[in-house]
Amino acid sequence: MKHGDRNQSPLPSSSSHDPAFPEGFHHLPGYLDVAAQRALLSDVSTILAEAPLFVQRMPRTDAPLSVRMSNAGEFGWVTDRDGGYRYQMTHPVTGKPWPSIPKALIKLWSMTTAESQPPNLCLINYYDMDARLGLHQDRGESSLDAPVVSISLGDEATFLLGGLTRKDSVRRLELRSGDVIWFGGPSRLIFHGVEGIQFGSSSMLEESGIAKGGRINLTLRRIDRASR
Ligand code: MD3
Ligand code: FE
Repeated sequence: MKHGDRNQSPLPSSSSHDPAFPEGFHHLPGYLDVAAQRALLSDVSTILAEAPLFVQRMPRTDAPLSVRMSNAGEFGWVTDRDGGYRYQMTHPVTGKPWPSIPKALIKLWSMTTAESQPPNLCLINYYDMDARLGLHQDRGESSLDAPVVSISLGDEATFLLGGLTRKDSVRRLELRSGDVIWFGGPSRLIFHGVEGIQFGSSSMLEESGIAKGGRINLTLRRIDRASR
């Protein structure tokens, strides 16, 4: 049985925080069962029909990111050569506002973080066979005190968890379909990335009609205003 397909049981609460993790960083393996994953992927499929995945580009160098992205919510995260990293309210290709964040995700956010204010940005990352995300910090200055919640769907990924400086040692963490990561406070500025995925390890994406395989990662955030 492939990873995303396994029958996931509820977790003991002790697994919600590994003492070896940075303060404020929580990994909830198998938080979503297969039915919840399917329902979320159906929502994602609807969003992507309205706001298709697009290629983001690095500021100045114009180098494409291998992870294709889209967004839902009041704001979206975008980057291109001339505009740099920013939050904006419209899709850079279609010019339309982003679709709204699915109710199930708003609920998941409040259940995991107990945060009273709902998320207003959901970044959708799609990893194909070759996609990676280099070690980076998330510097959305306007949201540093709000938590971030991440949901993994589809193929398994090797996540890189570093420290507060680029030189700190990096540990690897396998993220599987249905896993949730959430963190806040001191762990918000930790270097992290995705080394790669185990293409074909889950059948969830193919089943949902989104892609032949690969991985979707959703990150929920709350930001205060557009741009930087
Ligand atoms: C830990 N995405 O979109 S999500 C990103 O799997 C991003 O697609 C990765 O990094 C992905 O910026 C990782 C989990 C995550 C997100 C932000 C973090 C972990 C984090 C910020 C600080 C520490
Ligand atoms: Fe990140």
